[in-house]
Amino acid sequence: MQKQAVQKNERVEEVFHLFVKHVQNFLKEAKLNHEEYTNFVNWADRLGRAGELPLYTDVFLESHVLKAMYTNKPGTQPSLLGPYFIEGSPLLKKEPGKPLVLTQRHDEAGEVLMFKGNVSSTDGMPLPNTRVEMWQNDHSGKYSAFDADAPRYNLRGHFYTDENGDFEVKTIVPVPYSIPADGPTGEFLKYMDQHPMRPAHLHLMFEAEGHETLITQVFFEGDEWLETDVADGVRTDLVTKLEDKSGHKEASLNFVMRPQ
Ligand code: MBD
Ligand code: FE
Repeated sequence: MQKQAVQKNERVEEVFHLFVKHVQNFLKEAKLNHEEYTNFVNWADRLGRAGELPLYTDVFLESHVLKAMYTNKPGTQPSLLGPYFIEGSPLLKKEPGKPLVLTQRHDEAGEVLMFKGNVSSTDGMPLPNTRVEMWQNDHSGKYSAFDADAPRYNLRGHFYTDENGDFEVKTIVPVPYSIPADGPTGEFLKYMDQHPMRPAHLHLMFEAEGHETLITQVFFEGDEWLETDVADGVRTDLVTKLEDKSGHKEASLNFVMRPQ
């Protein structure tokens, strides 16, 4: 084996020391006994083996990371990236006279949703040519690439805002979603007497020159899970109306990005 110069990473050291300090305080306060400790180790092992570590951490920890990032800052509030983002979604093509259509099966089930918005900077200027990535679940509550039935990029895609920072995309209305509840994450939820539901949501990621990437979600007024989202992803700015049009639904939200 080749010898490598080990470089000390000060940030890793800082974070690790903080982590140990707080875990020690936690153990002291919780007075964990050895059986409880062993139960925890076994549960954490099952969590990892079931591939649920990203799920568990996104549901129970990511929200706190975000709050530390945006509290008291201007612009649209970020929300969870979640465990179901994948790279490489298709570019949605603009055909003259037709709306952009989020990648979908020819017989995609669900109500048609026209979703539109505007992207601007905190100074009020619109942000044309902003890359918008969008992904969501289907009418049965499943995310493609994590569900054997759907093509890999089903209900995933990206596109760019127009010269006024506007966009409009045709998709289907997402549905409330139960996180997997039959594995170690579900075991934890049962102990906590917490339901596994998330309100219906669209996932969006915005990338514009000179601006912080905005990763967020959009929710709909009246959803029964808004107040008790298991992943604590709902933010006041992010809830919009699902309006009834003849034959389809319409929703819109404007997004404000922070300069870097
Ligand atoms: C989801 O769909 C999601 O968005 C998050 C954050 C966690 C679990 C499932
Ligand atoms: Fe999601």
